[in-house]
This record gives sequence, structure tokens and C-alpha cells, in this order.
Amino acid sequence: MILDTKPSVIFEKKGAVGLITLNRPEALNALSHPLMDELEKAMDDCAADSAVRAVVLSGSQKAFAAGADISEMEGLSSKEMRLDPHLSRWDKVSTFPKPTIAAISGYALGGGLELALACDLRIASETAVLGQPEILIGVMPGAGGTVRLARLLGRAKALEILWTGKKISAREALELGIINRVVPAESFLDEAMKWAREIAAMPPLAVMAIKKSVLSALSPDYPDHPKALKLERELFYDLFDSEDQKEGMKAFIEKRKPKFRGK
Ligand code: DAK
Repeated sequence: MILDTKPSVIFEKKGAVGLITLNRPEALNALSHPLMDELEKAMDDCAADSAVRAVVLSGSQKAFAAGADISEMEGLSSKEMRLDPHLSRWDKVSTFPKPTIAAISGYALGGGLELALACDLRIASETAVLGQPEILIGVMPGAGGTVRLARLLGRAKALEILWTGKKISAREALELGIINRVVPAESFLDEAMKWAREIAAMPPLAVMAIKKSVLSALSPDYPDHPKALKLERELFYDLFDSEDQKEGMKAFIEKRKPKFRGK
């Protein structure tokens, strides 16, 4: 028997940026269990490596990801779905401490869009097609799609997308605020890498503290502003114990470029 050993995820370190590429072209990068296992492993590698300061998550020109693998879910009961370890792997992306950018080309549907929504920033090729078509196969988003779209878009727009399962163009997604930028198809990955390198060049402690504070402001655990603002302030104060804060402010005063060391 010949085993298929082709990786479903390709992980490359490109300077300070970890590039994670979904690689199941035969299924439009449908998020199978093996793929999600490999994705989790790549995210763990990025988290553990202090040289990696930002992550770009991408697919192919044709598909970022066309959703969870329908063939894996099709016969499962709700009890079996509940026992599925899939969910923790999704949390890994949404709670990842370093900056994450989804570079979307082609289809980002269902779980594919949810994966992109779990990232911090989204950049899309002008050919990108987004949507939550789960309703069209009798279910609903299960990995954050309803929550994140509701937060991003408000009730009416979110429900329109979720109830119709319609496909949304990159331009429409930009207007709605689902994605940050639309770029030409041929350069979507270059643009994402460029953006990631810019963020990776920022002082990493401040980058991560800002992310932590923004996530806390949006978290159900911190629904009221005073708590979120308190955390923000604490994180802000903490940074004053860092060498990077000293270097950053000193460099400003001395009118030179700061040299940040992540300490
Ligand atoms: N799953 C499995 N295979 C898929 C797939 C998917 N989501 N999407 C595409 N493929 C496969 C097709 O079956 C086909 O395989 P072969 O027939 O060649 O073997 C191949 O990819 C090419 O697809 P098409 O022939 O359909 O290509 P077209 O260009 O004609 O159409 C399409 C492209 C993207 C419009 C179409 O493939 C499509 O509608 N795909 C399904 C999109 C969809 O419904 N996505 C939502 C799936 S449900 C959870 C976590 C996540 C989720 C839920 C819970 N928990 C942690 C609790 C997520 C759920 C979902 O995403």
C-alpha cells in the first residue's frame, strides 16, 4: 500500500514571519482533521520560536479554504461532534499571542472564513469569495462565525450573510469591514508578507500587549469597559519595565530609529 505523505500544511520561516500554507488543493483546502492537526503543530512551532514575531496563514490562489471537511462530518451525530477534539485547534488560532494575518485568495467559505476571522487581520485578493454557506447544508457555523460576524457587522448584516449563505466578493467584504485590504490577485501573498514584516519590526512586547488588550475588550469575560480599560492600563504600565520602552522613547527624543530587542 502506498501511503499519501503529502503534508496538508506547509510551514516556512521567512525571517521574523512564519508562513503557514494550507495545502490540500484537491479538496480546495477543506479543513480535514489531519490538516487541522498539522496547522496546530505549525502554530505551536510559531508560538515557541521567539524569532517568529508574526504569522501569515494562507492557502492557494484558488482557495484559502472551502470549509471544514464535509466528508468527515457528514455521518456524525451531535454526541460524536461534541466529542470531536477539533474545537481546541480553532481556539489555538483565535487566542494565539502573536499577530496573525489571513492572506485570502479564492474561496474562504464556512470554516475557511471562520479560520480567517480567528486571525487578527485579513488581506484578500480581488478574486476572493467569502461566505458562511453552512445553512445551505443544513447546519450553522460552529467555529465562531456567528459570534465574530455579529461583532464585526451587527445584527442585520450578520444575519443576512448567515441566513442566506450567499457568496460575498472581496470588494463587498472590504466595504462591510470583514477584511482590511483588497489587493491584486497576483500579489496577495507578497502584500500579506510585507504587512507581516512591518508588524514584526515593531517592538514585540508592545505588539502582544496591544493584542491582549484588544482581545480582552472584545471578550465575553470583559463585557464592561472599566475592566477592559483597567487591563489595558496595567499592560501599558507593565511595558515601562521593558528595555524596549526605554529604547523606543529614547530613540524618539534622539531622533533616530529604535532598535528593539523584545526585552
Ligand atoms: N469539504 C470536503 N470537500 C470539499 C469541500 C468541503 N468543504 N469543498 C470542496 N470540496 C471538494 C469537492 O468535493 C471536490 O472534490 P472531488 O469531487 O473533486 O473529489 C473538490 O473539492 C473541488 O470542489 P468542486 O468540484 O465543488 O469545485 P467547484 O469549483 O465546482 O466549487 C465550491 C467550489 C467551493 C463552491 C464548492 O466546492 C463548495 O460549495 N464547497 C463546499 C462549501 C461549504 O459548504 N463549506 C462549508 C462546509 S461546513 C466546527 C468547526 C468548523 C465547522 C463546523 C464546526 N467545530 C470545531 C465545532 C465548519 C463547518 C463547515 O465549514
